Amino acid sequence: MTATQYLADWQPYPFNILETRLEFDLAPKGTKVRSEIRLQGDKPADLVLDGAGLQTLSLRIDGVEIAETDRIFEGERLTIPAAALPEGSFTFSAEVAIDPEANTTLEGLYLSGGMFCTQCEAEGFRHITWYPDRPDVMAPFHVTIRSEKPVLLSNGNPVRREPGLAEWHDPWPKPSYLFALVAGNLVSIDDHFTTASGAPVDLHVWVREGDQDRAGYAMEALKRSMRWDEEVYGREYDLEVFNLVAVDDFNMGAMENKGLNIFNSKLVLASADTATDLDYERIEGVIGHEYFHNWTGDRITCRDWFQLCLKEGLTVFRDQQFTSDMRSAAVKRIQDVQTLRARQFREDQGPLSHPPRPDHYQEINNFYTATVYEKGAEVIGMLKRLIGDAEYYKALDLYFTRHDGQACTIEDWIKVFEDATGRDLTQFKRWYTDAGTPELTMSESWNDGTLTLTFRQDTAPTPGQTQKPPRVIPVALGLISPNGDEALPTTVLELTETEQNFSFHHLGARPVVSLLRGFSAPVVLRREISAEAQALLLAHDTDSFTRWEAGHDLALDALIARARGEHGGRAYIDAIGALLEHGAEDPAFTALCLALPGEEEIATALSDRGQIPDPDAIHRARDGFAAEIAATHQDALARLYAEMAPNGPYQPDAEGAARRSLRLASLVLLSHLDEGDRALVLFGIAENMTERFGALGQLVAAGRARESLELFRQEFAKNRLVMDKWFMVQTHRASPETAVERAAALAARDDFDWKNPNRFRALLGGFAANHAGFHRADGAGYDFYADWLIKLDPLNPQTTARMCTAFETWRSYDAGRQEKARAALTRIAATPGLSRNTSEMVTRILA
Ligand code: 0A1
Ligand code: ZN
Repeated sequence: MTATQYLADWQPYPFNILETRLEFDLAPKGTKVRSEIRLQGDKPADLVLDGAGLQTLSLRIDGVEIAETDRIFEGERLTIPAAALPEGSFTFSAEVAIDPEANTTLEGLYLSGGMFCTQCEAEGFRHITWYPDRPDVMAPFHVTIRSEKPVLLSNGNPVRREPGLAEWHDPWPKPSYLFALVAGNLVSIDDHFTTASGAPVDLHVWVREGDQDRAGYAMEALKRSMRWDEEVYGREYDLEVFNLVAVDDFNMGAMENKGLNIFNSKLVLASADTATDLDYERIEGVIGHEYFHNWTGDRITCRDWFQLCLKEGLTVFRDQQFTSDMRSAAVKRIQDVQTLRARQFREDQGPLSHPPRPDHYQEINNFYTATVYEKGAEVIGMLKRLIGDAEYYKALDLYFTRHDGQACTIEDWIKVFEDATGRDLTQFKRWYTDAGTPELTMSESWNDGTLTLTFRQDTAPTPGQTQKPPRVIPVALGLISPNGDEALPTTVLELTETEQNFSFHHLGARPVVSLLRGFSAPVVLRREISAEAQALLLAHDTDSFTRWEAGHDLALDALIARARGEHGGRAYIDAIGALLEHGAEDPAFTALCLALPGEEEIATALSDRGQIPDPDAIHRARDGFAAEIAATHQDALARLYAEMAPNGPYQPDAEGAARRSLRLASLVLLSHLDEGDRALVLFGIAENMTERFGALGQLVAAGRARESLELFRQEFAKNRLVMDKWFMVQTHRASPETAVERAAALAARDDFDWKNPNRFRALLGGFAANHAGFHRADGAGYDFYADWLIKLDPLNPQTTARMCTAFETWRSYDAGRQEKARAALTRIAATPGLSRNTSEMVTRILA
């Protein structure tokens, strides 16, 4: 077991790197990497370098081979004692051999479908050569690639191209994790961009031959991102060329390597008949995300990996703003809150809870989490809300000028805001250092035209943190009068104490509080509110988030009651009836209100209320409620379903997507009545993947998909990304009783290429999202899932470790299920040779 790394142990690297020169002779089995690093130190220090799995052929200082006695190898570390180094500046050079073909981990240099590519974040560069593989060591890179592959790419600008050779120079100092190389048989679609200052940039999106016609949307999204960052943040692109490459084998979504972004192909390739609206939206968002990293990540990077949220939280926040501007801000906010609750709240309430800036870890790859990313973004949203837009952009300008070219910390970031605004942000910083989701309880008292609100904040202890002092919480609220008028427009209260009162005077009639507008802080709300008050908010609130939330809470209350065997739901059914009458006026919003909370969310809500969730009862309750809603509103739903039929050729824009989302939301409910009749028709006539795949999901859930699945498979057998959907929909939507068997049968197929992370995630991730199927009472779901994690771990520890999170809620279930989950986790933990990644995850989950 590797030692834990601590934030408190960080020490500056004792050398500057003036330049890094790399030469690659690419070959699938024996790639040679020659490196030359020019270093400069102020005072004598040992030279410490990182390296893993390298065959070291030569190590020199200023051209002279280093004596055996001066090479101290220790784990993944090489130390050359200060006494063996010249004073001032010197050149360290190395020659190593590596084996990309045998590299199944997808970090370092590896092969994907015959193409060489790299993934160096977080600590992949050490698998390429000896180097100070830490983010605070930055250098300009000069890269030479020798290979017969027709396309040879690296970071920066091209400086030389001849047959079999390419040379690249990246003038912007960068850490090793942003290095990238691609060599393959690729084709590009090409375009141009002129920056606001008039600098021309060549744009290329590189894909496999045959995929060009699905790369156009990615290119357009890239251009929109570039323009947006200029207009909103004043940030221009800074190289002559921007390359974006799609690869099939990738552990994550995409990677922001300087000037050479590498993407999981599912986040690049799209056409109307192969990609859904959600795919398009994700492509646009992730292209934006990686592009925005050019300033928030690349030009200004992190001092150490504990500061990961400095670049990720900020870049997620920026991509969320971008999507809001490109599409609907109201819809985007609701979706982001849904994701935050489903992923980050879940993480924060379980054994893996950690602060956005952790202070220790064993394996950094296990900290690319919802807390670092999504909560990191929420924290910035709160900061912006507290100081206002103008001050926010002023602070960002200061951040870019003050820290350009540096590797920074959260302290640097906070200091920028303190200096720009004159505020003391000491208490605000707790959002970065303290784990856990605060619970915010609000109670009301009404007295003769004065409404007094009492707020209380409590945060439960999290692993390793027992004390939870109060935080600054911006609470945006408004007041809605009984007649539906707004008695108080959005006002932001600043909570700083454990308990605080606020009064509102001179009110005519007792209003309903529209609380936490825009979800102004990532907290769990506790308040007493009647169904009538919720219905009033759903009908009249001026803030679309709280308006949606009111309907959502009505539905959740109904589902909780029903899962406990009680009656409930009239209030939601009635309120929805009123909404449906004008449903077509705001189709995306109506669709969001029609989507019932998921089974996992119902389970969490039950645990929150001190009850043990029963996955089967939850599944039945949700089905039954959907059927009742559909029966009551059959006509309105059928009308909307018809009205939202395509009214022109498919366009992947927000308006078209909104119509389709309402059409499918209506279909989902109606399918509980017609047993999939409409879905079957739609599957046959749909001309876009959104409707087609939406229909297929309903057919699988209704147990009527056999023929449709076969048609779908025949049509798309050669399209990997669409086949991923085919695997996913079957494990995700299968009935709970048959899900394990269905998943096992799919996993036995020849086309279940389990070494490909997208395919693995499609089948196993789809299965884990089948709440009642995964949590089957006899433990068969846990066993099946654990078997596959054990099988994948030796090949791909990163993906295995991430997928362990399916078990993070195991303690919320009954004793029988807990025992079975524990047994499965213990079996994983006991696997001989288990990776550091997976071992850390299962240990934390079991703790
Ligand atoms: N920085 C990337 C995420 C990323 C992290 C690790 C990776 O490989 C292990 C790959 C990508 C982003 O935020 O998009
Ligand atoms: Zn990122």
